[in-house]
Amino acid sequence: MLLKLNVVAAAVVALSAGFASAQTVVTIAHVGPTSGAIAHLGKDNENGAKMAVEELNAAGVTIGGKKVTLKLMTEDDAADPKQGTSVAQKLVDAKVSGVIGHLNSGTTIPASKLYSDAGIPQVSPSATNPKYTRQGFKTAFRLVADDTQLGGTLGRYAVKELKGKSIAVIDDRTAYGQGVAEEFSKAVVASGGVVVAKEFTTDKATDFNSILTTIKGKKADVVFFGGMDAVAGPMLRQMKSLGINAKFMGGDGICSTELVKLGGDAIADNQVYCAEAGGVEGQGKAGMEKFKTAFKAKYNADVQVYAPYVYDGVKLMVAAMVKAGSSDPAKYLPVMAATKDYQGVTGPITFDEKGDIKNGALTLKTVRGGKLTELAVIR
Ligand code: ABU
Repeated sequence: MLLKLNVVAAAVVALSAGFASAQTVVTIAHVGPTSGAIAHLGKDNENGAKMAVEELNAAGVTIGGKKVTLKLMTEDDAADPKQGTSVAQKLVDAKVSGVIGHLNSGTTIPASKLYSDAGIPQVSPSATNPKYTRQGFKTAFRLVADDTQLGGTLGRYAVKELKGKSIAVIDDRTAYGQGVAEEFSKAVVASGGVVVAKEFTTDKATDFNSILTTIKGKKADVVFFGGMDAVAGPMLRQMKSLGINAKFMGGDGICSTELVKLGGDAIADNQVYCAEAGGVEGQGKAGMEKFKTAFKAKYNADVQVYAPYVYDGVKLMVAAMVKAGSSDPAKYLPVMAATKDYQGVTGPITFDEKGDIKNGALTLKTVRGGKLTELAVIR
């Protein structure tokens, strides 16, 4: 009889693996591309997650009256949609309590179906394609503005502020690149601008001579690129060697410290404009600077773009578990969905009914003196 009871108790613990109600280790996962062309962005995000978990464990976390240890499970999706769903399945099978990721829209969207089916909350710190939170999944949350806001703001800026008359648009055919380029083009036209060329590349391309020569022939004065910094850097270098002096614009995917390195002396002052899909104002700036200084001291690396959003994602998720008194997704998910005015390093966070951040900001930046320089925070 006693033996039977022990077996039942062990089974309950095993079935509840990862939940604070059954054991003291709570596993949260981070997923991003830590290999491939944008590994620098994936590692930046992963370090944001590590920093949050280490700080929380050092401070001590109690969930439902039990002291717990947070464990971070890290996975590499290589920015590849197939690998993204494969690692998502691995996380579902591991019964993690929550997922922070993925970084790319092209991985975040297909993976979100698996997390939704398993009832596991997912917080993307950076995927900006609107579709992610428009699938009706209660488990999907986003900490940044989306491509409608990004592309729309940049499109208006190209026409109204940069006075672009002949605007060329290139995208890398990914869920992000294509989406942000479409929103940009719509806003250009709505603002009275003209799109003179629409060209396409891939997220792995290195040779842009053919499309840039076409764009040169159309005398474009602004070139918008929907894609990531790893492609934008070499593209800027090839623009320079072809004698194209047009302004160069892109969304958050190019708005990284790495772009400045990759573009090097091919980037003239005030030539490149981009927007991070978030931003802090007023007193929030001191908190963000403090985060960036601590991050640099810990990892000997500058924040690329989204490490602070990942850091907030982990802390916000754990705060919801503490408030719910449980790391069981079914119990803390509704608490997390009701997050209101959570004070993160990235600013106040409140989710709307879709899981999007309410009143999200954008930070418009340019490159000056070899540095990304903030121009304005726009809501
Ligand atoms: N938002 C830019 C990078 C991530 C994405 O694919 O959406």
